[in-house]
Amino acid sequence: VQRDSKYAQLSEDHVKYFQELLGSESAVVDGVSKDATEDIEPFNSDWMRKYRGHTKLVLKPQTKEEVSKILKYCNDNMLAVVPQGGNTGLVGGSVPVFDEIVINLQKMNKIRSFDDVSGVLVADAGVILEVADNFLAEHNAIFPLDLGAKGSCQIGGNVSTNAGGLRLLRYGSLHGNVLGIEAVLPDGRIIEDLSKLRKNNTGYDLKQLFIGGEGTIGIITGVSILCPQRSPAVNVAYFALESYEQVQKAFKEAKGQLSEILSAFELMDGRTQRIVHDVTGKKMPLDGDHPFYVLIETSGSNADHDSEKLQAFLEHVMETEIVSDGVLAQDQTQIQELWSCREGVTECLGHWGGTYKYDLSIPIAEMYQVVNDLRDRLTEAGLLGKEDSPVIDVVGYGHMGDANIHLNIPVRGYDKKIEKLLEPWVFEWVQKRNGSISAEHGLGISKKPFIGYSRTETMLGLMRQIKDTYDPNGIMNPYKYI
Ligand code: FAD
Ligand code: 2HG
Ligand code: ZN
Repeated sequence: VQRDSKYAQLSEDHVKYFQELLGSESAVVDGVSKDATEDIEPFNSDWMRKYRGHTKLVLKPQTKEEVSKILKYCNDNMLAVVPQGGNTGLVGGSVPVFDEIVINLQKMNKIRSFDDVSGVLVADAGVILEVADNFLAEHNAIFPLDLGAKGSCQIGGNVSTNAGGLRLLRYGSLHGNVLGIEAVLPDGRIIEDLSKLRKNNTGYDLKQLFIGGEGTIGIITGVSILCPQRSPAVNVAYFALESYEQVQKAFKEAKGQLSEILSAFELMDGRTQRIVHDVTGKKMPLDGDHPFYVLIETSGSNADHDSEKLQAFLEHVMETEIVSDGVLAQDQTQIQELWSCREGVTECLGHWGGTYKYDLSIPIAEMYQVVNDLRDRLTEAGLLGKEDSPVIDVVGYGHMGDANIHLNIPVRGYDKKIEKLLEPWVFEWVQKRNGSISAEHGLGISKKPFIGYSRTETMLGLMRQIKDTYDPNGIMNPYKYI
């Protein structure tokens, strides 16, 4: 990709405008007029350290009016921008490709209101997910989304990527839970739609385009979202299973027997868990090496009733040998320990230098086969299986309940030779099974060339028309998927 010359280069005059608008604390400059007051590097590189841009300016607005003035000025002056939340995205969407201005939402971090009857939370886009959830906990409610990056990701970023996470099985997708948004368009107009209504059938549901829009049509500044009651009784169990067949049986049993209290069913293959063990040095919950592990969480309103159900389920899956070993958390600390075996995976996989990540939706029966097929492919290519191989492993884990597997390939360093063996092979594999090349992380820059594996030409044409309607100058997050 080449820098598009239609975009202006940042000048001292531009910088002066932003510093007068926001104050120099909130307009961090490097390499234009004077030395930065803050290190600008973290805003330029992504969580995986795979993508790196060269912005010279980071803006941190505090109000929607400031966002509106920034975008209008950028639009009038053909300055390209990248909206940025917690910068935990996994597809390179949140960092500049060249010198785009970063608009980071971290200073828009207020919770605006919460109604404990309806469960509707209204908050600034820059509120950190964990902060929102801790606030809700005080009101007996829960954020309908949870994920490993909760300590840094922002709810505006979650909505912009339509993040799925660990409890989608129970609470559903943000397309259903987000009731309204407040967003600023590139020309400075503000969409004021912080609706608290569950039902509103007055024409097109425009907010849906921002959910998963990845910062390509505007900047979300506020969100209203439906939050369920927090369950007083939470239980977590962790099992070992000897085959993917058994995993599928366990899933079916869990849905049948735990039905309304089931709140997570997460799959990790044995290699994933071995890596967590090797990297953290922590003792694993179960002895021995097993090909598959599953973490089940239940959340309900009656502890006795839930324990009874879970106990009966455990007995059944052990007796019928669906599960070969298992452990049930006895207290809050153990619940957290079991969850860390799942939530810590992404970080552990990055230990050797890099991870190629494929976030796939595949019909459940065939979901794990992609891992085996790719292992064979890389072994044949001589890249896997020796002490000093450039590829550490090929692993699969993810949200079994949502038919979403994370195919990850930890490597000693990003290398075009390895990448060529993975892409487009993985996408072709998925297309043949009518899957999706992105179940939850989005397309960003990493999946941009491959969107056609999951969307038709007609749909792509409509997407381009939508983009042109919202962002006719193309200043919003350029070079990314659209
Ligand atoms: P960023 O990374 O800053 O941005 C992501 C995208 O949204 C970019 O394209 C950016 O331009 C845009 N954007 C950000 N804020 C705004 C805004 N206010 N308005 C418009 N556009 C905006 N994802 C899942 O779906 N499920 C998981 O279980 C999951 N687990 C993760 C675990 C770890 C350890 C990590 C590192 C990531 C994980 N992710 C997961 C990836 C996930 O996409 C992000 O963690 C999160 O949703 C992104 O939020 P963020 O604030 O960091 O956004
Ligand atoms: C998860 O489910 C996240 O843990 C991250 O979506 C997956 O790192 C990944 O590929
Ligand atoms: Zn995930």
